[in-house]
Amino acid sequence: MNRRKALITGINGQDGSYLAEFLLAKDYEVHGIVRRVALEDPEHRLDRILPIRSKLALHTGSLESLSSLYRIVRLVNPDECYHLAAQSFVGHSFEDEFSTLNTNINGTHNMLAAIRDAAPECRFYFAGSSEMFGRAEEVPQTERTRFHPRSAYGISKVAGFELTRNYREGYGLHASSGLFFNHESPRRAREFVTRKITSGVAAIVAGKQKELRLGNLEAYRDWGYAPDFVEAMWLMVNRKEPDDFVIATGETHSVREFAEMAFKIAGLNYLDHVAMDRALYRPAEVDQLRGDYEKARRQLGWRPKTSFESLVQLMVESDLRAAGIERT
Ligand code: GDR
Repeated sequence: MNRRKALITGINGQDGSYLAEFLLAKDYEVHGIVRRVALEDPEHRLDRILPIRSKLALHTGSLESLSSLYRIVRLVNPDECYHLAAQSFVGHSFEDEFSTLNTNINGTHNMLAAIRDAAPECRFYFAGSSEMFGRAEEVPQTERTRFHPRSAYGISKVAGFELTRNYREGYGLHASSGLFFNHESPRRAREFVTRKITSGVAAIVAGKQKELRLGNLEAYRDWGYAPDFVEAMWLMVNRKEPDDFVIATGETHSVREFAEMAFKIAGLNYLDHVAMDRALYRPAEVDQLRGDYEKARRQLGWRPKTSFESLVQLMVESDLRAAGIERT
């Protein structure tokens, strides 16, 4: 039997790299779209997929160019497409609203249009976000909670979500969106708060840094473990009917709690090291997110496997190891 073919955008991101490993383990032929510059600098720009690179087929293209995406989709003729690529740092979307909106909205639109024209039987996954709920009017948030995004990033994800739904309803594409709440791992980029904290803890233990500057400590997030979450993408795509699902842990914790626990795991008191920096506050904040994953549990058989405590622990330990600190 022919191997199933999956095409991933954002394959070198946190989620893309875990998803590629997950699909390879299921014997998929895994293809990824990367920028040309990535092939010129693989040590940095393909760092998360270097260990599996020989098992992947990488294609150069740009989300901004429909013709490049069309060419790749026609060539690969994938059974499944996971569209994960985006400008994904909410903080940056305040500094550059225009490029966030352009990349994220047009990138999704171009991908959908390429699939529709070149491989209409291909199943499509869109990486939606809890940032679409923004200033949520109810807790916990479900698939029925009204969107109230608070950043250009959140707005771009609402637009991508609506485009995906419209391609499903208008053109009959098997297109689904995951409403993913925050999901972290040792592969998280250091600009996101969880990894900023755990890598900061390691730098402080290693004596390279004394202080960790953070913004709003009172923001609450529903933090899960990325490898648990990528499985939900696959379950959605392999469901008979396309649909949208909240993927979350159902628990919420503040940035302060995350920091307190991360420092404690390393034997430190966060109050001795964390400094609040007003400059790191966002112009519009999302105060509290907590997702209700009941629909995913019932219809996909999905549930999170990793607790908040285990997540913080595994991230701190990974950063301590990377800093050369062996613990007993
Ligand atoms: P978020 O992730 O915006 O939730 O989006 P991030 O880790 O950047 O922020 C979480 C919360 O922490 C507060 N915060 C800080 N954030 C950063 N980055 N740096 C700091 O120093 C800091 N101090 C406090 C923020 O204000 C915020 O409230 C993530 C991204 O992965 C999105 O792409 C994804 O869609 C959503 O999660 C679900």
